[in-house]
Parts: sequence; structure tokens; C-alpha cells
Amino acid sequence: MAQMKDILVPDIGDFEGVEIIEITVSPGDVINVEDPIVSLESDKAAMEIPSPDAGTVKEIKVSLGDKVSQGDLLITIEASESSAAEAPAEPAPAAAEPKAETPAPAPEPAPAPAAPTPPPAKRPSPTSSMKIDEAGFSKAHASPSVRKFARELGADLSQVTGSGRKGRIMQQDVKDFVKKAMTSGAGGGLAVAPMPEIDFAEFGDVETQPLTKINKLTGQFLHRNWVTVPHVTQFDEADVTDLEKFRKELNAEHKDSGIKVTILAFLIKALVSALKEYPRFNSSLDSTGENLVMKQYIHVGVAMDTPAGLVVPVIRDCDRKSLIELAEEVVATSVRARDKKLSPADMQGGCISISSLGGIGGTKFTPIVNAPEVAILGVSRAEMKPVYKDGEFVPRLILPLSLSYDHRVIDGADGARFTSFLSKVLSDTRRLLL
Ligand code: CAO
Repeated sequence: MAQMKDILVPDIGDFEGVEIIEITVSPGDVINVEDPIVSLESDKAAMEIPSPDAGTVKEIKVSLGDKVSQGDLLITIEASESSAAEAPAEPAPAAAEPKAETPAPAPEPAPAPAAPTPPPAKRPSPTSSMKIDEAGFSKAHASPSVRKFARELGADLSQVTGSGRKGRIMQQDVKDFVKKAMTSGAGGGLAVAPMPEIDFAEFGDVETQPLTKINKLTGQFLHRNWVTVPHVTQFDEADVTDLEKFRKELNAEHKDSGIKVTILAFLIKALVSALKEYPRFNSSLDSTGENLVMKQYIHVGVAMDTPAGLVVPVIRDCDRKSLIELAEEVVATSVRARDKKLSPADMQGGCISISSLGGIGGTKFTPIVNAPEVAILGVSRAEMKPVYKDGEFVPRLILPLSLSYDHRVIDGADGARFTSFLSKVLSDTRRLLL
């Protein structure tokens, strides 16, 4: 015969007056042994109270926000005959929702309250590139602790299939979902095979050299930017014959002062004009990825090759500096870079970067965007080339440009417009005055 049973708060350790933050059953629900009935949260721990009996819920004796302690009445049920009435229920720690067949361990202090938690600041996670459907997430049938766990892993609960009662999503379901996303590459997860450990000495003599601190830091940033920014590289050329003539004249004029103007100062000037013409290139995505932060200043990062590795110091307020001032600052900054005198602040706040390999060689390359900037201009070695002009081939000095940009922010058409503009400005330096 059916028997009415009171379900009380079991032994929850040293916790007293713990708040009810979720009631997961309603009158009429048929529940099994170990099905969660309420979630409690103290300032130290979050836990779910599972039912010690199977049966039909008759009455809910508590409300959200009530504070309860061991022995307080939670619900009454009409126990089913097969109910394992003798099995005493203990609360399950929220961070590890047990399956029905697993006895629940006593609560452990959790490192942080389980709920309610605002979406945490974006941080890398296995599914960090997965877009969360916020409406679906909030409607998902899951406890606060499971929601928090899903948030931490960047898992979209609206896509997770629940294996609990009435499709309730359990922590294991979230784990399984994330595992699947990582191995299938779904949701932007990167399913890459681990690099095998190889003993290179098996194939010949080797010497191990530790990476410098700069190598390691730069490597981390480049790797992050390479995998998180969808890159496109637009190639173009600029006829810098006249610019080069002008540059030599300038250098001759400034011979006594020791100032040397390289093509880099002209490139910075050209970028200033291009950023004013195409302000979207002078923006960054904000941390939500839903807004563009448009910058009203023009600071340009310049990649510099130093014995300790690559650094990208920032030349500030380039729109307020003359060509000569920019040339002087680039030289002074590169000396500081080589002497390891740059501070972290010197490398922050850039709007766009230039990577100039023209002094070394090469025809084209694909630079990696220095995120959160959205574009980087790569410059290769200028070469004399025959150009068909007014019915004949004439020798002109041609500068190769390689502009990489973040395709989430910049469309292909704008990429081509930007390099065409740069090409025009560099081919006719008078335009730098406009
Ligand atoms: N085409 C032809 N010649 C070029 C040129 C180009 N695009 N760019 C520079 N040159 C010439 C210069 O005019 C100079 O010649 P002269 O001595 O005859 O006048 C010579 O090459 C050396 O220039 P430089 O490289 O020392 O000076 P710069 O102002 O052009 O560049 C700096 C300064 C700091 C950017 C550079 O020294 C440097 O470090 N470059 C490497 C950047 C890098 O590592 N990028 C890769 C980053 S990963 O994407």
C-alpha cells in the first residue's frame, strides 16, 4: 500500500541555515531514488539534495530563498512500493552531480558560489569559440551548478542532451558534450593530434637551445592570434620611385644632423592617411565580440628584429608627428629594443602594425595580425621592375605590400580598397599632405 513520507534535509555537515536556490520538483512529479529535489547554496558550498525514496511528490513544504538545516521538512511524497526507503540520502556536492546508482559523497566546500553567476569574463576553453545561445541556455533544464560548470567550459547548454529525469542536464552530460566538441572539431574546437615526442639525436648530433623569454611570449601571442583570428592577406604593390628620390634628397639635406629617413617613416605616414580614410581598420572587437571599439587616436606598432627575438613597440600619436619626427623615433625605439630597454607599456595601445622585412629581402609574406588590432601591413623589398607606361616599358621601383586583416571586422573589398589607397599614397607622396 502507498505510504506518505516526509523528505527531510539530510546530514549536510557543518552547514546551518543554508539557502534554497532551486526547487527541482513539483507536486505530481514521479521521482526516483537519488533524483535531485532541491539545490542549496551557502557561502562556501553548493549542493543538491537527492531524494532517498521513489514515489510521487505530494506537497512542497519550502520556498525559494528559505534557509534550511538538517532535519527540516522539504517535501512529502507518496512512496512507491519499490521505493528503497531505507537508503539514507546524502546531499551531493554540486560540482559533481552523481548518477543515480552512485552513492553521493558528503558536501565539500566549493571554491565559489554556484549560482547565480554572471557569464564569466571570456577565457580560453575547449569550446571558447562556440557561440552560446543565451535564450536557449537560460531555458535549459539544469541546476545552477551545472550551468556554472557549462559557463566555465563555454558549453552551450541549449545544445546538450540531458540524461537526467525529464531530460535534466547533468554535469556528466556537459562533460560528454565538451569531449565530443573537442574531438569532432564541432563548434570551432580544434581537434589536433598531439605532437609526437621525438628523440632527434637518433638521427644525428643535436644541441638544445632554450627559447628566450621574448621568444616564448611572442610565440604564445602569435599562436593565439593565428588560431583565433580568421586571416586574409591582400597583396599589392606601390610605385615608390618618386618617394625614393625624395627620401634620398631628404637624407642629403639632413646629412649633418645624422637623421636618416628610411621608407618606414613614409609607410607610417601612409598608414595614418589610410586609417583616416578607412576608420574600420583603426578598431578592435570588444571582449563580447559584438561591438567594434573605434579609436580616435593613431598609434602604430613596428615589428623589430632584435637578438633576443621579435618585439613590436608602439609609436604613439603618429598623426601628430612629422616625417622627420617619426624617422627619429623609429631609430631611437629600435636602439632601445636592441638594448632590451623597452617596457611592457611601450608595446601596448597599437592600432595597426607594420612588419617591414624590406631591408632583408623577400617578395611577399603573410604577417600575423597583432590582435586585438585588426590589420598588419607587411612590407617586402622594393625592386626595380619594368612597368608599361605611355606605350613603353620604363624602370620603376616597386614596393610589395602584404596586408593581413581580421576577416570578422574587415571585408575583402575593404582590404583591397585599403591597399589600393596605400599604393596610391606611396606612389604620389603629395597625397600624404591631404
Ligand atoms: N625595400 C628596399 N630597401 C629597403 C626597404 C624596402 N622595403 N626597407 C628598408 N630598406 C633599406 C633601407 O633603406 C636601408 O638601406 P640603406 O642603409 O641603404 O639606406 C636598409 O634597407 C636597412 O633598413 P633597416 O631595416 O635597417 O631600416 P628600416 O627603417 O627599414 O627598418 C626596422 C627598421 C627596425 C623595422 C628593421 O630594422 C627591422 O627590425 N625589421 C625586421 C622586422 C621583422 O622582424 N618583421 C617580422 C615580424 S613577424 O611578422
